[in-house]
Amino acid sequence: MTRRTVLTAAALLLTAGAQAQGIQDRTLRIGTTVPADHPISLGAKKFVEIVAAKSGGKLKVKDYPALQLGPELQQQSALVGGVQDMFVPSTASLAGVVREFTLLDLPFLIRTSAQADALMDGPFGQALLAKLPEKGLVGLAIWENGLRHVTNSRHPIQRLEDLQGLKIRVQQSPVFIDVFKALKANPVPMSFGEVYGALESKALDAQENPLLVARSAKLYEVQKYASTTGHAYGVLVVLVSKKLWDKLSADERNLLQAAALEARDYQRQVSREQARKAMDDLRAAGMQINEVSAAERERMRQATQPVTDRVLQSYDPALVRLLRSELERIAYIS
Ligand code: EAX
Repeated sequence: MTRRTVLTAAALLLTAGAQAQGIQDRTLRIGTTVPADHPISLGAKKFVEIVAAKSGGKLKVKDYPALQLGPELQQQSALVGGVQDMFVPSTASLAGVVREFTLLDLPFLIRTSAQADALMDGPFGQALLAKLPEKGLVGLAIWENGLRHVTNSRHPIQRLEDLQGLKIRVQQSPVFIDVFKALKANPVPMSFGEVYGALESKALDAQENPLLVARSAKLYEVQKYASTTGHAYGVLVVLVSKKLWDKLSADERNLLQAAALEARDYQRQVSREQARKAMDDLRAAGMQINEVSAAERERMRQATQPVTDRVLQSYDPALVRLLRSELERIAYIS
């Protein structure tokens, strides 16, 4: 090996070494939409811990649960503008920035957490994440919210017809508005931060979310009934502002990416553990909970099929083909 080659190799090693120290002292802020005790916010708390550990305390992240940094659409805009570092919104509000995330909110798409993991962590979920950078966002991981059910203050939802005329809060997403119109309800799009007050004042009759969200946001204080419609499977995306991302070193990016995925596995586990007891917790808090029969869920699915058909026709056929093939692949995952 010539003297020149030795020197070059040494220089490369030194550079790599320096890069490995490429972690600067930074303090980042991450927002979540739900109270601190909800698995989404617990996932953010775990992310904070992992980043601190991996960076030797140089990278500090401060978490702000329960929309403390503002409503969903405002926090998303703040990331795009580079005035906020991180946020974990549901795909419903994110669809306002990257419309293709609507495809994950289609009704009755998936029913089990195993199917959700297979879809989100497979080529379709990755294809959606790849669409974020051009809109000023970077997606690090897809976290779990869970199967969405209807709660209301009027009556149990036993049959499709029981949804008729219900003034129901939905997420700020055209597909949720269209789905509940197809179910003959009266959907009102709204930030999650306004839901408790709207239900308490009876301005609204109902809302739809996983039971854990109802428990964490204390909706049992303003909702008498919960009914397992299971009409959608909610997921969220761990977002970083691309304006921040572009300033980070490769080591900082790799560290945040690894931490988001490690926190994802923790978050999903906690979410599923807690979801198993959410129904009992809500009953203990005074809610009346009924299981909607498979036959009535099928009637609801059929009633919303025209919405699904219309949505699928309005997206890139190649992406829709990928979704369809992925749904076939996961169909038999229980
Ligand atoms: O982001 O807005 C909603 O109903 C979401 O499911 C919830 O806040 C988690």
